[in-house]
Amino acid sequence: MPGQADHQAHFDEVIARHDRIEPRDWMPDAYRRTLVRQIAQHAHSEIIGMQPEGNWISRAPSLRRKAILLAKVQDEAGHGLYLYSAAETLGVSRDDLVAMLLSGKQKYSSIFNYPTLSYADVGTIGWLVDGAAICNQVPLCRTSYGPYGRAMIRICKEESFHQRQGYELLMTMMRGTPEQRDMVQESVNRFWWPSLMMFGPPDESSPNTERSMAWGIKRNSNDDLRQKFVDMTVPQAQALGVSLPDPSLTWNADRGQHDFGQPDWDELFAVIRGDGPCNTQRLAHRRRAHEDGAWVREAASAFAAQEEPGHG
Ligand code: FAQ
Repeated sequence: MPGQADHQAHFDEVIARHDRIEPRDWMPDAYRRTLVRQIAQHAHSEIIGMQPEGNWISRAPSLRRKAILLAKVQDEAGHGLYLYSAAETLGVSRDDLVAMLLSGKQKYSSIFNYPTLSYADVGTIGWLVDGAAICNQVPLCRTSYGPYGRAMIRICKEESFHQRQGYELLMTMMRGTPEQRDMVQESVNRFWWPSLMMFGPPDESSPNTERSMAWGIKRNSNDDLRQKFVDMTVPQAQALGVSLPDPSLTWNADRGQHDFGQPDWDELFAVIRGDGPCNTQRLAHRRRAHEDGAWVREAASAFAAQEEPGHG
């Protein structure tokens, strides 16, 4: 019978060769806890993330825009479900995770605590928020935990569509009237800094990054991914004809990367603590939806429990 030291040595060896840990494998408790925390937070973000855009479904400006937006918001629900399933392989139940979201014990992404004030926000969320999500999630396809990495592969494919639809919507508006162009710029001004905050606090104030990178859960640090996002987004902003609201944003030829200003980190910590513009509203809406859906869960459980005639 292998002992604790053998298990640890095997785990370390799998991590060192960048291979996958699977649900049946031994893993350190702290690795399991970190994964549950990150995957649950990610799942909750997808579910809460349906609200800001869902707000505009009934007011989409055309049938085509409505069909695209409906498909996108439904995709977010699907992402939440793949991620809850991935978390369940670690021995936690979805009911418990949902309860922790609703009680505020587990977090979800700060970005979804900002309001959507115009239809341009649908485009900006697709372009910037899904753009940031892709930057953060493509490396997670190579995360060390198998079920999480496999869920990310499918999610990233769908996020690419989300990003493209947002960019295409903004491009259409930028070719429209001066009022439409102003709407896009105003929306980008509001979402730029919160999008940079999605990558988490700066590396020196990120308590989890070092450990999570050593375990291969995260493949890049928060600051590295933020930089990548800025470098990717600047030429897209130029193509769109919008300006990014950061006077320090300049190309640094020596580094081969852009220099840029720092977001207001106090704002990020306040939003994470629950003091963002829409935290109360988002959780209240989610609680209401959960209560309203109780009968569906009961009916589904009763259906699953009953023996199908002829198949007993
Ligand atoms: N918001 O030590 P770190 C989407 C927390 S994309 C809220 O750096 P870590 C798609 C952090 O959890 C959005 N909390 O932590 C979509 C930690 O909490 P603790 C979701 C944040 O984990 C698009 C503490 O602060 N994406 O949903 C944030 O190493 C459009 C210290 O931070 C993911 O979840 C924040 N921004 O790095 C849907 C991606 N940043 O320890 C709809 C997977 C940090 O107190 C529409 N997650 N915190 O529990 C990750 O990559 C990582 O968890 C980070 C944070 C990078 C978010």
